[in-house]
Amino acid sequence: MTHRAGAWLILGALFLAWSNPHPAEAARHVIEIRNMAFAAPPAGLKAGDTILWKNTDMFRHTATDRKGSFDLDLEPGAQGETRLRNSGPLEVFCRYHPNMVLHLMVGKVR
Ligand SMILES: [Cu+2]
Repeated sequence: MTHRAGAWLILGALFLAWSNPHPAEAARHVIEIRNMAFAAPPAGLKAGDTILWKNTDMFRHTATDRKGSFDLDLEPGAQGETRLRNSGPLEVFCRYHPNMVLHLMVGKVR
């Protein structure tokens, strides 16, 4: 390949990168766990978004998807992130305190 052809390839790649509309950014939501409960579910959850789970309680909790797509074990003060892979209803509970339950509704991809 000549230098000239290489330069055109680079220009072409730059043009494609510039002209392609950016795919919608995935949003990041925060759900706090404290006082032995999950905070209210955020509005506007979409598949592809992430949730940052913050355990600000004095007890250890998990954020566990009933269908098994994630299972975060959070010491007091710990936080962890999960991604919402699919749209539809999601039931999250704590393995240590099964009465702690959070129902999320995840919309289709942006
Ligand atoms: Cu718990």
